[in-house]
Amino acid sequence: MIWNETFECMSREDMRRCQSRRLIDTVERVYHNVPFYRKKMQEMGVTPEDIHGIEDLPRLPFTTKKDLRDNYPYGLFAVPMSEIVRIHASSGTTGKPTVVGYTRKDLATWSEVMARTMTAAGITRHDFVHVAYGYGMFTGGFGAHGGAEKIGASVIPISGGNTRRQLQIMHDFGSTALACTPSYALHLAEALLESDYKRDEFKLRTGTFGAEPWTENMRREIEEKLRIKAIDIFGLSEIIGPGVSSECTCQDGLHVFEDHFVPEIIDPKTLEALPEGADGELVFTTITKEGLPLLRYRTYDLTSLDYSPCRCGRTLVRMKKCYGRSDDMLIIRGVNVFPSTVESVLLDMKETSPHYLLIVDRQSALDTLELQVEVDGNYFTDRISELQNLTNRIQHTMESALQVSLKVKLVEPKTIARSEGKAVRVIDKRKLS
Ligand code: DLL
Repeated sequence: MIWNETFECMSREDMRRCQSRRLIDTVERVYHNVPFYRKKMQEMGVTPEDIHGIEDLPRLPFTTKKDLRDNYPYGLFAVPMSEIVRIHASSGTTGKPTVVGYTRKDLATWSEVMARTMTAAGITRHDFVHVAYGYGMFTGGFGAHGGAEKIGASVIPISGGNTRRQLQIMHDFGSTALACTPSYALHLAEALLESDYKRDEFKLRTGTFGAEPWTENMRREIEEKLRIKAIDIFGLSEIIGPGVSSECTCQDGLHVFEDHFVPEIIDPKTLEALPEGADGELVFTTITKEGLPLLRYRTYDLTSLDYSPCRCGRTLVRMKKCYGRSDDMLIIRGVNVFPSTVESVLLDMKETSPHYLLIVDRQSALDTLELQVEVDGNYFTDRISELQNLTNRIQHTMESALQVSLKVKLVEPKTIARSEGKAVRVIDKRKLS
């Protein structure tokens, strides 16, 4: 089943024409409504009249998370705040969140692309969609909710956490489709196998999983343990949330909803656009967004694009499963974590030195994060109560800056290995390949 055949099965030529029209309109709007873009374009000597279609994309400026931070919170919004009906946020690079805003039309677009995602995953109005992505500032819960509701499925908005209750509701309410991060799906699978429930008492048959990288091996494990089909869905808050691209049941690449978000692949070092099929960093230009339209937004996600038609009948370009990032962002239990945030918090505390190590691991399918940090030489004490107080204080400050729980371990001055080249700040023990 295809939710919107007109756009999902459009000829490549018509798609280019549609994208070009919408791009010209977007450039016009951001040039006149967002001082940041006007200034950037003026510096590059480009005016809206120079943009005739998507072949002119390389003439436009890039946008990064840092630009959003520098214009925190609403500086890149292209409409008056009275037009904004929803605000979400994701992690920024130094503690301040990245803020995104939606107009009523943007929310309708979001439900539309998530309805396409749900349909591509084989979900229909007869399904019970168990939304275990977090609801709140994170876009996962509300995004999946909007799409499932639009296709007429019965939505169970359980949100994340409380695994025993998840199993109980899934069992008693007859959930047929699960929406959560792949690591949580695996955790639920393991909890189910350890529980008194029997798999046959559940009606679960499919799932839409994303918000973090996961491998084919992990897909196989989820599919075997939960006995469902596991569909990869991709998105980022800045572009809309989930609903930027999604696999269909062929599970052979993620269809990008390119009538709304135009993808490019660039070389992250030279920033040059790369030819079709090349591996590189994914960049998106939004062409229908009103609240926060973005030109050439750098995702830092690494992948490649395939323009050949899919067996499912969709003609939308497909992106490969993301295989990594070109920056140092970590995703811990679905939450984006930047080592630079840890560093800036430590730099604000006089009792610690900015020498630290983040150790990421996975226990019973759930990510764990440990921060080892050196106590400053001048502060070092062997009074256990003082050290315990300091540990608690660091943990509290870190958890509120990172929005993820972690364990803090203080270590003696000069015990964390110094590196001669690039400092090694992160040890990721999770097996992602
Ligand atoms: O994670 C939106 C989302 C929610 C997508 C639910 C899918 C399902 P952010 O919190 O802004 O938004 O994080 C965006 O997460 O740049 C990728 O690095 C990573 N990511 C998201 N989906 C996938 C995926 C949401 N399927 C960042 N595979 C992105 C790999 C993913 N990485």
